[in-house]
Amino acid sequence: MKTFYTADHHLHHSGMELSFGRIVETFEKPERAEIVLRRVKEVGLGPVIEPPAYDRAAIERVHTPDYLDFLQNVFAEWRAAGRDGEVWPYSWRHRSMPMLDAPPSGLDARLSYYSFDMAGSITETTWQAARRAADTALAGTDAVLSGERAAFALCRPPGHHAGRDFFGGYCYLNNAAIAAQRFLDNGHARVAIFDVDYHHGNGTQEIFYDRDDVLLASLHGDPDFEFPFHLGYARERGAGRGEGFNLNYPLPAGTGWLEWQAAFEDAHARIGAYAPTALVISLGVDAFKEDPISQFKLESEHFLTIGRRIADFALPILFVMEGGYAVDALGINAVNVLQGFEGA
Ligand code: 6XA
Ligand code: ZN
Repeated sequence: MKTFYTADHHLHHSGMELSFGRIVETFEKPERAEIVLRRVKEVGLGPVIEPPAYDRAAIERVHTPDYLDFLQNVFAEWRAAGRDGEVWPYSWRHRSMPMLDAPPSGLDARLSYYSFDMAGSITETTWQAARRAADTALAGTDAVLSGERAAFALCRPPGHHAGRDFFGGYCYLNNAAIAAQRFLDNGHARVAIFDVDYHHGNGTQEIFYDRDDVLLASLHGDPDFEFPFHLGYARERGAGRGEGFNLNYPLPAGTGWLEWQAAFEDAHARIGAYAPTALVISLGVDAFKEDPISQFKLESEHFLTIGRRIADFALPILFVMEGGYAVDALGINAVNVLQGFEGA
């Protein structure tokens, strides 16, 4: 299987984050992609390919132009306002405050408008790194469109929390959504996104919620206790034409393989019943038992099984890297899914 990767991911690195009351080194650090890349090479998964640069048009199929302008320009604006350090949002709208339907003019108010948390900052080169992650997903999609059975987009920063016009949860551009849209724009009629990351892909859900040409199935920590909170409940099934095409599997803290697998198998069957013509896997491996910010109990061998079962979909498939922070095992876990897939 071809892996799409660029060292340009180093252009994004938020130095720190606030985690459970402590300022710590961010979990979403450049080392993550390097560890996965090293494992890809170690097992001889296949060639590693640098993605070309794509036009903004491919990204505008998913994200709004005003949001993209904001992401591109906010760092310069921050500096122009006399601020040093990285761009961090300051506060968010509470339910007692009116919902704005247009971006406000002030810098901090606009940062609030275009984000939902402060998991990650915007640095001088975050925009470039996020664009290159989207390029990585697009190049992987194009490889599959040209006949590869499957490809791996080793994207960083990740994407599934980013919505049409917001960032959060370490995500700026929704790589998996951009890939799904590209399949649709190139002759595919129905695309499924299977999100096996430990966290709910709230951005992906927002993007496709009212559409029936993309089915989203997501297994994740129950939003009652887990980030991103508030979204990801089973009752959220899509709206309008999209009704029934959004499938959430919220699971309790401490979920182990058997319970996770039962939800996975249910989602697997529903994806099969949808009869997609292409499949995008939001490949987070933070359901791993030793993940420092997660509370599921999957073991490394289970990621092999996941890959084997994904291979049972007789479909063109793009794997898109999302989360996973147990750096010692991150390469093994992510590549286990791909090896399970290849060996099946
Ligand atoms: C913020 C936690 C962000 C989780 C990001 C993630 N403190 N999403 O892995 O899939
Ligand atoms: Zn995650």
